[in-house]
Amino acid sequence: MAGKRTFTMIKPDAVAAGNTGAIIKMIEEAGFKIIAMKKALLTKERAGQFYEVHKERPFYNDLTTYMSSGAIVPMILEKDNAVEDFRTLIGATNPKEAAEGTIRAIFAESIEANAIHGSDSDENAEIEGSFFFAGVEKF
Ligand code: 3AN
Repeated sequence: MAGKRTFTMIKPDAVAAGNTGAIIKMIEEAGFKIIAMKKALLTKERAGQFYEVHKERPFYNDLTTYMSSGAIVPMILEKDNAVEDFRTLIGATNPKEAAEGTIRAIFAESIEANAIHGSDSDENAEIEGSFFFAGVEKF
C-alpha cells in the first residue's frame, strides 16, 4: 500500500546557510520518498496566503517578511504515517525545545528562522502541497 504524504519546505535561513543537501539527506535516510521538489521564492503576499491561519498572530508580519526574504525548497514527501513521523524528525517549533538529533535542533537559528516546515495534519498536507505543486504531475 502506498504511504501517506506530507508537505515540507526548507526555509530561507537553512537554504542561505547551504544546508539544503544535508537536510534532504536526513529526510531520505529517515525513509521519506521525495514526490515533488523545487527551489522557489515567495513574494510577501504569497507567504501571507500560505500562513493565512496565523494572520491574527503577533508574529505574522515578521514571519511573512522572513519567509519571502530568500529562496525556499518546498517538497511533497511520502512515507507511512508521514505527517506524524515528519514532525518527529524536525522537532519542536522552538529549536531550544527541539529534541537532540532533530533537524531543527541541528539547523534552526531561532523560533522564526527554524530551518524547516512540516504540515500538522493530512488535510493541511494536501492543501499546502497543492499551494506549491498544483497541476504538477506527482509520482
Ligand atoms: P510549526 O511550523 O512547528 O508547525 P506553527 O505552525 O505554530 O509551527 O508556526 C508557523 C511558523 O510561525 C513557525 N514555523 C515559525 O517560523 C513561526 N512562529 C511560530 N511561533 C512563533 C513565535 N512565537 N514567534 C515567532 N515566530 C513564530
